[in-house]
Formats: sequence, structure tokens, C-alpha cells
Amino acid sequence: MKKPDHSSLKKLRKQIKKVQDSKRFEHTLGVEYTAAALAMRYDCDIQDARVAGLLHDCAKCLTDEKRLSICRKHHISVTSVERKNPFLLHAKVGAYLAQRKYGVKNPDIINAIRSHTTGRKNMSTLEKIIFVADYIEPGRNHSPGILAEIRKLAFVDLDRALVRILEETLKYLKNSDGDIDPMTEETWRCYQKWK
Ligand code: DGI
Ligand code: FE
Ligand code: FE
Repeated sequence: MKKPDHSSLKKLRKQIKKVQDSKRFEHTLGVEYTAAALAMRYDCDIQDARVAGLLHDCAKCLTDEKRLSICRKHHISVTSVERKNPFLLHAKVGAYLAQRKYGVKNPDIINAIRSHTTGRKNMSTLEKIIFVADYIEPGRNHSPGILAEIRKLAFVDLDRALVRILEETLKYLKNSDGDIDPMTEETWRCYQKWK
């Protein structure tokens, strides 16, 4: 895919609309424009942020069986936590599809899709933007007080917003007895210093 322009973004939006239900597609559009706004704030390429936002959940509406079979077929490694919680694979499989199905060449966009659920150590600005935009886009409405705080913080200090989201996610997973992906904890440890 060449440098994204108006018509390639429009085409991508049309393609994604076909593979997502309407609620997920609304979320996708929310992440696209929130990522664009954060890219303006943090001097990141706006078009790259929009493409990553549009594609970040491109594997979200597949079945777990399909995600696992794509991993098997294309030699994508599956950890034990991912095998038990295959929805986590929508990030890795999404990164694969972004490249193979949607023609993304920019490794930063592919990494942003791959790391959007658990984060990872030493994320690029674009990766952080997608991770944060995914959590704060206007369509999200869980825990309104916390969201209001993190939404403001995101435009003040991206790293602190990142660590607040990780804290909330880990708290939620502990309360709901969810399996914690070691990658989520590793990301949280890496960004502790920004608290
Ligand atoms: O795909 P979205 O719903 O837009 O957002 P996402 O890709 O960030 O996924 C959100 C879910 O992922 C949320 O319910 C928390 C969960 N999650 C994040 N880190 C972990 C995790 N779930 C498990 N089981 N383990 C994790 O480490
Ligand atoms: Fe996701
Ligand atoms: Fe998402």
C-alpha cells in the first residue's frame, strides 16, 4: 500500500465495514479519529495513525477457531494464555492480516496493531497512540469517571495515560479472575516510571 491518502482511507473503511458488525465498526471509526487527534498532539504521522486505528480490530469479528487456524497455517506462535483466551489473538492475527490482506507495509503500523491489547515494552509513539485511542474513543462508556480522567490525561501526557490504562486493565482482570497475559504485566512494569 502506498502512502495512505483520502481514497485509500476510504477504501480501507469500506473493507473493514464488511468484516465488522455495526457496533465494532463504530468503535473502529472512533479509534481512527481519536488516533488522528493524538497524532496531532504528539507529532506523529496522522495518516499512519488513521490506518492503524482503522485496522487495529480487523480480526476482532472472526471466530476463535478461525483465529487459531490462521495462526496454525501461518506459523504464528500462540502462548498458553492466548490458547486459553483466543480473543487475545485478534491483535497478532490483525497484524498479520493488515500486512497480507490489507497491504500495509509500514512496520510501525503493523506493530501498533500487534501491541494494541497488551502493549509491550518500549512502544513507539504510534503504538502508544493506538493503545490509548482504543481505550478512550468516544464510544467507550465503561467506568465514566475513570474514562473522563484518562481522556484528559491522554492529551497531556501519553505515557501516564498508558500506565493508568494498564492499571485499570490489571485491576479489572484481577477482580474478574481473568488470565493476565505476561505481556500486559511486562508493559505495566516498563511504564511504571512514568506514574
Ligand atoms: O478489542 P477491543 O475490545 O477494542 O479492545 P482490546 O483489544 O484492548 O481488548 C480489550 C480487552 O482485552 C479488555 O476486556 C481487557 C482485555 N485484556 C487486556 N490485557 C489482557 C486482557 N485480557 C486478558 N485475559 N489478559 C490480559 O493480559
Ligand atoms: Fe482490540
Ligand atoms: Fe479496539
